[in-house]
Parts: sequence; structure tokens; C-alpha cells
Amino acid sequence: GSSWALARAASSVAVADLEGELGKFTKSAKLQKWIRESVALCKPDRVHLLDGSEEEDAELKRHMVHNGTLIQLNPEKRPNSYLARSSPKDVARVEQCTFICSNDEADAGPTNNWADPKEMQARLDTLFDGSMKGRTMYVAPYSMGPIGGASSKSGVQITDSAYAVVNVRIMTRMGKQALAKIDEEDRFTPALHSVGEPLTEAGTPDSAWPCSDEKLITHFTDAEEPHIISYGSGYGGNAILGKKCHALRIASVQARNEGWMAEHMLILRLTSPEGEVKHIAGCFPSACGKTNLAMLSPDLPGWKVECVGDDIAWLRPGPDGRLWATNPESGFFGVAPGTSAKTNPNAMDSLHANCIFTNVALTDDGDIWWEGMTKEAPERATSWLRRDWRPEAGMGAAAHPNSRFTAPASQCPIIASNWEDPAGVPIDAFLMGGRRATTVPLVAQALSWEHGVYMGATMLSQTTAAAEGKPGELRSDPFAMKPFIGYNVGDYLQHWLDMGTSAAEGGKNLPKMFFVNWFRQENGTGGFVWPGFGSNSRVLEWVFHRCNAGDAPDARTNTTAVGHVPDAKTGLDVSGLDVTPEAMEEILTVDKAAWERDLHLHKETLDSFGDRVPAAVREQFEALKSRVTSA
Ligand code: GTP
Ligand code: SPV
Ligand code: MN
Repeated sequence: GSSWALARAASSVAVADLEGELGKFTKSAKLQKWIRESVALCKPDRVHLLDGSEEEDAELKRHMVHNGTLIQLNPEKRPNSYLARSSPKDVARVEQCTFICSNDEADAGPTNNWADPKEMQARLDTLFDGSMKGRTMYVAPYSMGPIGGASSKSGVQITDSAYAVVNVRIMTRMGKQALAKIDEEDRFTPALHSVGEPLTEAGTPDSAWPCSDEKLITHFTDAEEPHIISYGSGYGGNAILGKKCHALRIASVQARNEGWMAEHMLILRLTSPEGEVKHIAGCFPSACGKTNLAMLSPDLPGWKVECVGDDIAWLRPGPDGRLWATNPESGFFGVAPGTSAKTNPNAMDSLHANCIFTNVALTDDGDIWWEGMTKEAPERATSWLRRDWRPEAGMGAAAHPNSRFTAPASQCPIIASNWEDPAGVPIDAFLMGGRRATTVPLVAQALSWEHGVYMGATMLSQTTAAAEGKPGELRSDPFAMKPFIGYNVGDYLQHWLDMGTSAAEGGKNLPKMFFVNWFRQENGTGGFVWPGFGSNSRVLEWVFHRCNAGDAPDARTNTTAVGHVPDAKTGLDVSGLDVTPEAMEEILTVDKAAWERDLHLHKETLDSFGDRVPAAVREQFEALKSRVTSA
């Protein structure tokens, strides 16, 4: 008898009344059929066919506040913004439970977990049978990329998580207009999601964060209709299926087949003091700096950065031989800890309203806080574990290390004016980077496209809290795509090589490739040597310069065994920076003994990729080895 029950009745329908509504919702026979099948399998109480409106969004949020999933933040401080605290067992992507279900195991490649599609489907059918009992099933049509854009892709997420819905609404173009496109084309990627916690007893109160101990994130890449089925988790990349599941895993397979690329990359637009523009895309592993670079606020006078995207890039070769990049998303699902007015003022400004915060701390005045947000911690707060928290030893972190904000991209003060251009932006340089305490210099330019592909193939990075497992361990993460390549990693590397040779204009307009590392630590364990964040503009300036310099060495650049590296004294403009000449020497000198150790890891990595590693990549290994080991 609550007012919520009345509100709910207005927009969702009882399953018995669904038939009358389906035809009004969509013309797509495919979508109608899939909704019916999903209802029959999952057995929800009600079905909510979403239109994406503000009213609908407000209604879902009211419902979630009512049942404890969301807390509304102080509207005077942060209008229309909410805090969610997840189950402590559901805080990150679950790579161990993520599967590529290709017909042939070899097509999933050793970097993925593989499962036989028929066996996995049978297991999922059992798990999903009645998985939405007592709940509302939401049907969310979305577009990855601007609606109607030539390279945009439609999807529909069916989910029993209202939290997933309000996130999908920020991260994708969700609702009526996306559905109109689906109606027109009768084509979309089906993405089925359940948190796996049915309310089987009538009147059972819902938990604030329903989820299951058993989690499965599955991708049927070879099916006639490639699709996604995700079970057991409400968190980020496990539950916002348009993001990693669709725009990377499913899309990477389509991209390979169709001659384009789906990459875990930020996209930025860099303007020099003279007004010359370059576009840069960059792949760094999860929680290794994409959002921060995408929104960088340069501390080098006269330079300007604008943001096109912070996590995913779809790249297509243009007739001019350049690669054109679009951001298929419409929001940021960014790492909260470490984000501050100092490190990333543009992210902080993006968060002023209309956001969802997950697993951060709640302050006494109804606002949010996380480690690194301010110099001084609040005197007290409520931690992400819903406990009384004070900045004292033994309290643990107030915010989970993988706590996140979900914010509309349009709220970023430096969002590029053309960020939604369906044609994309032409990429001049690729940056790739890992979190490396030692060995890898601040920046190095690849000697060729093939060398750049090798650099991407052998990327090593310390693990972070973005995925379950122990953080800080060095692991291979090719092109920051280890958890996201939807097919065999050797084939993926071959595709990168092919993109180089198939480009028009003989490949001469391809982006230049650079490796960067913001994360060198003093003696390998101490504080960060390089100030990072806004000061990374010093590296962007050199990259810009190198894009215009051609491939030859120049006065600011030394050619080393591992690539073209800025000279420690003259290479980078470090005016006004608090870094000593010794520190610059340390992070710009190639230590051959250290690189010999890395070569062993490269070898292990390539061997672990199996027998489809392209010969050209192996040749690059031999070439690097002989450069590193020669005097
Ligand atoms: P995903 O959203 O997981 O794909 O991550 P991301 O690559 O966008 O990472 P993000 O920019 O959110 O950065 C992750 C963490 O690294 C945050 O805590 C940042 O504060 C920190 N970080 C980012 N850039 C730098 C940098 O230049 N130097 C240092 N020391 N830390 C950085
Ligand atoms: C990542 O882990 O790379 C993310 C966050 O961007 S998630 O959406 O959870 O994958
Ligand atoms: Mn990411």
C-alpha cells in the first residue's frame, strides 16, 4: 500500500498484461520474441519496457532509495546524485568467471576462459530459470555510439537490476530513440542480465544489493546472433553490458571480421599554443590512467586538452589512410580514489550533479568522499562498508579502492565539441602504458608500426583493484585488452598488423605509436618519480613534436634499444616542475640489464599466447633482444 507501489503500477506491467504492451513497445519481431522467451525463462513478476525518460529514471531512483539500494545525496551540494554501496562480495569485474563461448576453443585463445557454447547455455538456462521471481524485469534498448551513426551499434539489455538500468542510461544512449533504430533495422545485440537473487517467498524484503555467489559473464561470439548473458553480479563491467561485454568483447570480434578495431582506449584532442590540433588515443590497463589523461588539465602554458572519450574507442580506417576514432559511450564510469581538484579538476567538475557514486564514503553532510579527494580527510564519515569511519589507523579505507562515479560525458567541462561526430576524429598517435615501478621509461616512441604492435603485445602492468584478485602483481595485458579481447590473442595481434598494412596511402598516415609509464617508483618501491596528471602534458608536448618530426631522430630525441626516447636534459619541457635532473635521468635512461629481465617476461608472455602469435611479432622480439644485448 506504499506510494511506491502506486508509482510502480504506472510504468511496469504484470506479466499477464505484457502481450497487449509488446506490440506498442516495439515493431521488432526479434525483440518481441526475445522478451517473451526471457519472461518465460526468468519468471519475473512484472516487466518494465523502458523509454529512457527523466521521469522514468526518477521513478527507478525513488524505488531504490525506498529499498535501501541508493541514498540520495544532499541536493544542495549535489543535485540528483546518489550513492550505492555494493555487497562486499561484488566490487569489481570477475575475470575468473568471464567466458568466451566460441564454437572452437582455439578461437577464444589462451587469454580468455573458454566454455563450450552448448554446455554453457545449459548451465545458464538452469541458473536463469526463475532467477527474476518476485522482481521486475527491465527492458533497456540502447545504442553504442550516437543514435543512427553509421558505425553505431544497437543493443538491448534485459535485467532485473534497477541499479544497472540507471547506470546504462548514463553510459549509453538508452530509450525511445535507440529503440526506433532497432525497430527500423530489426537488428541488435541481446544482452541478458540477472543479479541471481530471486525473491521466492512472497513478501520477502529485497536486499540493498542483491547478487549471487555464483557469477558468470558469458559471450556467445559465434552464435548466429552474437549475444551476452551475465549472471550473479550487479557491478560495473559485469552488469552494464553495453560497456565491456558489448563495446569491447562482442565488438572486437565484429571489428576483426569487418576490418575495424574495438579498443580499451581513451581519446583526446590536443591543441598546441599555435592552434595546431592532434588527436591521441591511449590504452592503459584498468585503473592505470585513461580517465585522467582523457581529461588532463595541462600545466604547460598555452596547451589545451579536450576529452572525446575515457575508456573505449572504435577505430575505422578512412580513405585518407588515417584511423578515425569514435567513443561508443555517453558517460564515464571512472575510478574515484585519487580523483581530486588537484589531480583531475575536470573530472571533479563533471561530478557536480546527476551522478551515481558506488562504494565511496558518505559524509555527515550528505555528500561523498574518497581517499585522495581532499588533503584532509573528514573527521568522520560512513565507509563503503556502511560503518562509522574516522581517519585513524586500523580503520581501513573509507572508499573501496575500485569505487567509481558514473557521470554523463556531456557534463565534462572540456568535452570536445565534436565528441559525438559519427565520423569520429583522426588519430595521430597511440599511447600505450602500463603501471611499471621499474625498467620502462617515461616515454618511448616505437621504431615502426610493427615495433609498436610488439610493444602493445608485450605490455606488462601491475594488477589493480578494477578486477578481483591481488593488486600489484605484474601481468601481461596486451594493448590493455587482456580481459576484453573476444577472440584469440594471436589473431588479435595479427589484426593489429593487418590494420597497418591494409591502410590506404601505404600506411603512411597511420598513427605514431608510443609507450608511456607514469608509474616509476623511487628505487622501485618508493614514491612516484614523475609528478604525473597535469604534468603529463610535458609528454604530450613531446609526442606532438614527434608526430611532426617524422621518424628520424631529432635534437631532443635519442634512439635507444627500446625506441626513440626524449633526451634527459633537452627532450622534455620540465620548466616549473619539481623533478631533479637525476630523476629525469633515471626515468629516461634505458637500463639494459633491467630490460634483459623484461625480455624474459616478454618471451614468457608470447609463449603463453600460444601458436597463433604472428611471426612478425616474434621477429620484433628477436630484434629487440639483439638491440638490448648488444653493447
Ligand atoms: P578504468 O576505468 O578502470 O579503465 O581505469 P582508467 O585507465 O581510466 O584509470 P584512471 O584514470 O581512473 O586512473 C586510475 C588510478 O590511477 C587513479 O587512482 C588515478 O588517480 C591514478 N592515476 C592516473 N593518472 C596518474 C598519473 O599520471 N600518475 C599517478 N601517480 N597516478 C595516476
Ligand atoms: C575497467 O575495469 O577497465 C573499467 C571498469 O573501466 S568496468 O566497467 O567495471 O569494467
Ligand atoms: Mn576500462
